[in-house]
Amino acid sequence: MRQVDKGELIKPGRQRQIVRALTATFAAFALLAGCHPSGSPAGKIHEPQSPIRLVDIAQSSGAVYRWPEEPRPFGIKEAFGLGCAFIDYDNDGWPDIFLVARPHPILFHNLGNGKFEDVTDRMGLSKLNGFWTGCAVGDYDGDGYLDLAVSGYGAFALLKNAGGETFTDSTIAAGFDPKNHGLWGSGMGFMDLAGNGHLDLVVLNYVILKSPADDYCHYGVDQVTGCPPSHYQAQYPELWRNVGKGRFEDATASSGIRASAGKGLVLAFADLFNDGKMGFVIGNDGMTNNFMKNLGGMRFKEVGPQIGLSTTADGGGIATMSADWGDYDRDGQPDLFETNFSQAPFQLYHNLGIGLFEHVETQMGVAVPPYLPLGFGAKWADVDNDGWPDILALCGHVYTDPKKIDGISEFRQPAMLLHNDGGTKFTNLTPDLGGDLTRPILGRGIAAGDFDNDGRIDFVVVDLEGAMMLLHNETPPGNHWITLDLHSPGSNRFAYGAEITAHAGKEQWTGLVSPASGYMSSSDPRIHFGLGSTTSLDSVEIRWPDGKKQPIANLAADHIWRIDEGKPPAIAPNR
Ligand SMILES: [Ca+2]
Ligand SMILES: [Ca+2]
Ligand SMILES: [Ca+2]
Ligand SMILES: [Ca+2]
Repeated sequence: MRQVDKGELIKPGRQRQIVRALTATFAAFALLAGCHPSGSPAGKIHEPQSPIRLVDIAQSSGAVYRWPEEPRPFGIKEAFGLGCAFIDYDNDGWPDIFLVARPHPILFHNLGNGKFEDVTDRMGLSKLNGFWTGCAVGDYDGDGYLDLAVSGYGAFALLKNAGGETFTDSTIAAGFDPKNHGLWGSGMGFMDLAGNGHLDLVVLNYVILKSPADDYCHYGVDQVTGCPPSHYQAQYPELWRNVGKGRFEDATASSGIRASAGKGLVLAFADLFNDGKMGFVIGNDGMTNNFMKNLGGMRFKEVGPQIGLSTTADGGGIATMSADWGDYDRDGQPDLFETNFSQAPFQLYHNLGIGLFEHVETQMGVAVPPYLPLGFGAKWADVDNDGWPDILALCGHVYTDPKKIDGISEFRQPAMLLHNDGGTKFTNLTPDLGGDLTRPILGRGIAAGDFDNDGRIDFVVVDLEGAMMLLHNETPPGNHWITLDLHSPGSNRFAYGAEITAHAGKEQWTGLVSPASGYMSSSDPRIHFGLGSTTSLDSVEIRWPDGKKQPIANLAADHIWRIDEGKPPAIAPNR
């Protein structure tokens, strides 16, 4: 969330060697593989068009909440911000909205008619007081209802969803510390990392504030605001093993994840080595990033530098306020997008499919100098259903009056809708689109999901010091789409970690059930593909979390399909 300190934790000489070695390796493999692995449809060029319409309907929908103005000076704690989530807590098929807020979170029930109702009190959330920051969603006890974890500054809560009727504070009963050992919790995610059917929990922690005054730094003669991350000592992630019966054990020490650089903000899971074991990228603040490879047996190895995922192209650290996987070129391999500090490039890592990544942010147009936006939460989503996943990146500064510090940056900034032009480049459509996207906000958390089940992905947006935005996707519905709602037997009822590959002719789409993403946020766990002109998928193969594979033939577009493991798909109700 702060300026990148390129020297931090990176030995520049060593880093340049790694970059040179990887560049040489990439060049060799690019020659062998012809740059793009075979089957890539990246040759099709789609001219950027702007039929996209994202309209903020929060006010008329009844999902009305305004985060209050933070005290000034705007220190690092005040600027840190908050996450949000789509969570269908009552299993009625309509995604509900959870907002991290202080002193307590907010929950809106989706009534299914475009309206929302505030159920914070009814669901027992108004008594949950703390300096909350982020959230994660997952059914940790396997009762078929999605539960919540909420992180905070010296605070943590595990909220058991009791049959969709109330949330019960199960923090202590599950083995957690409600004060998070005094640590500053940030991004989190549920995933079955041990491969035993139970969802484990990764909790990132940020930095140590030694005293309240440590919240602020002085810039020039009159600017007092938050400090760069290099000012602070790092805190480190925790890994909690789900041992069943609603209990967790701290597996941090034995897991190897303390090899993280620390100052973690966000994480996103991926099965990069095609072995069915979920690893995860950790986005840190102004540091190198990490990829924790899952070795099995709840042990992890940091392999970020070896696979080319830890630094900028020139070996620098990244202020990684968001990290999200999406297969932008549809070659079957997940690629990684990361936001960054202002005057530092957003990052796009292309997955070469051989356990290596290459930087493509410059040639793909996601990092256009002078890199003015300060990026926060970002999500891949095929906003126009043309088949190609786009990026919505929120922006907003962390200094009270940044122009007085850097001479150019604004405090509130518009979001960037980076349209994927056929896998060949990205175009920021926000200036063309106008409307609510151009409203300058203090962007922080973001969640993507189809709240009205019309096949077009919508977004919940956190505007720190502003009103929640519910960006309703009103793009003309000419393109086709498909949504897959996966369910497994056993404890991992929402099939976290299931991998999907779909084909229609020579085209392919891939997805992973893993809602933890954005900035300390959680998205709709259902898999959504824009299909362009495709009206039916020839085949869908699901690799379920237990490793079983299920092929499905001839799935019609423009439906939400519920698929229970081992059973034929059925059209979901509620649309
Ligand atoms: Ca619901
Ligand atoms: Ca790819
Ligand atoms: Ca698209
Ligand atoms: Ca929608």
